[in-house]
Amino acid sequence: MRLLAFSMSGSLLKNAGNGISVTASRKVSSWWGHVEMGPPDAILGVTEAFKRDQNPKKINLGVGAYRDDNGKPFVLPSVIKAEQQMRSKNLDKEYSPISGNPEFCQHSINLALGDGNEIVANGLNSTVQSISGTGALWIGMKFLEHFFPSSRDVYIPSPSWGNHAQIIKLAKLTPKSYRYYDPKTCGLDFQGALEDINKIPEKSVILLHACAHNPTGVDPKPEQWQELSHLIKKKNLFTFFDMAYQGFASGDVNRDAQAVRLFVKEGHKIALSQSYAKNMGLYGERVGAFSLINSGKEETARTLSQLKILIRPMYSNPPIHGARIVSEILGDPELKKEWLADVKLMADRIISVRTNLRDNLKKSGSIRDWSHITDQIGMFCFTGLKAPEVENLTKNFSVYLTKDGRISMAGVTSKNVEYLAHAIHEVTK
Ligand code: PLA
Repeated sequence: MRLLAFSMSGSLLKNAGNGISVTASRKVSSWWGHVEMGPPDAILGVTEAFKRDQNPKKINLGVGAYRDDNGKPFVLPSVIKAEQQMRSKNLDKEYSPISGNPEFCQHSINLALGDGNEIVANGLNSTVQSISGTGALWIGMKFLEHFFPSSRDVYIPSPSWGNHAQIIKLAKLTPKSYRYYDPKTCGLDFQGALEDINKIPEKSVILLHACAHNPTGVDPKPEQWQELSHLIKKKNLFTFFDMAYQGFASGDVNRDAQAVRLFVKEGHKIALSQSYAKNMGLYGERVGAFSLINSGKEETARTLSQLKILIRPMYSNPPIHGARIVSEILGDPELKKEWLADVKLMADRIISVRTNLRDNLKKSGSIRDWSHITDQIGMFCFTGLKAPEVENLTKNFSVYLTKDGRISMAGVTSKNVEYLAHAIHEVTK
C-alpha cells in the first residue's frame, strides 16, 4: 500500500517501503505530538472521579442513570421477560436493515405520537433506528447540515444538556441559545424564552426538550407549550424535539409526550429523537430512534432514502439486540402493560425521593427555600448550588455531581438521603 503523509512542518514524508514513513533525514518519532490533552467529559467524567474515591459514604449523582433504593442499577422486570421470550424464538444474528428493525421503528413512532395517530396512518414519518438518543440527535443534525434549506443555526435552551452544543458543532452547524431557566426562581423563565424566541430569525432551527428538561428539571406547563407552539409557528421555525425521558417525568408515557403531540397536531413538521436508555433502562444497549414528520408520502420516501445514505457510511446498520427487546415489549400488550408499570415505579421513586431530600434538608437545619427540589421533575434536580459549593461537596463529603449543581435524583436513596442532606446543608449554610 502506498502511504503518503505530511509532517507537522508540512514537508512530504516518503513511504520507506515497509509501511513506515520517514523524512529524508530522520524518522518521525510521533504522529501525535501536537495533540493536546483534553478535559474529562463534564458528565461521564464525574463517574470516573467517583470510581477513584475510597470513601464508603461516597454518592454518585452525576450521570442520569436510574438506581433502585439500594443504589443498584435496575434491569426492568419487563426487559428480563422480553429477553426470555426472545431466547425461546431462536433468533438469528443477521445484519439489520440500514434503517433498523422495521417493527421497532413503527413501535417507536407510535409510542411518541400515540396509537392510531394520523401521521403513521398517512405514511408521513420517516423513522430510523439510532444508536440511542445521542445517535438520533447526530443523525438529525447531520440531516440538517446536508438538507436544511435556510440556516446553519440551531437554537437550544440555556442551559441545555451539555452534549447538544457539541453534537451541533460536530455536525458543522452553529449552536445558539434562548433563555429558558431563571436562577432566581429555579424555575422557567417563560417571558425570557418568549422574548428570545421572538428574536430568532425566521426559518431557523429550534431544539426543545420534550419533557424532563435536562439539566434543570423544569418543563413548560400545557398552556405554555400551546403558546410556544403558536410563536414558533408564527416565526416559521423548524422544531427539533429531543425526547430522551418519555415516561420519566410523570410516570405516564402519554402525558410526557403531550408537547410533541400538540406540536404535530398543530401542523409542525418536526424532527424527533427518542431514547430507550432511561425509560427501558437500556443504557448500554444504545437503542433509540430518529424521525422526521413529512408533508407527503412521497417526501417521506425521499427523506428516508437520504437518512439511509447518511447512516450507511457512519455505522452501516444498527445493533439488533436492544431494538428486539423494545419490539418484544411494545408488540406484546401484556408485556407493554408490565413495562408501563415499571416506568411508573421508577418515576414514582424519583418523585418520592425529592420530597425525602427536601424534608431531610429541613431536618438538618437548613433554612433555605428548597421548594424547587419538589417543583422540578424528571431525572434531575438543578439545585442552585454554586461552583465552590459543588467543589466543597465533592472534596469534603465525596458527593459527586456536575459542576453546574445538577444532581441525578436517581442516585438518591432512603439510605443515603440523610447524609446527602447533611452534606448539602453544611456547604450552603
Ligand atoms: N438527550 C438528553 C436531553 C439527555 O439528557 C441524554 C442523556 C441524551 C439525549 C442521550 O442519551 P442516550 O444517548 O444515552 O440515549 N443524558 C445523560 C447521559 C443521562 C449522558 O450525558 O450521556 C446525562 O447524565 O445527562
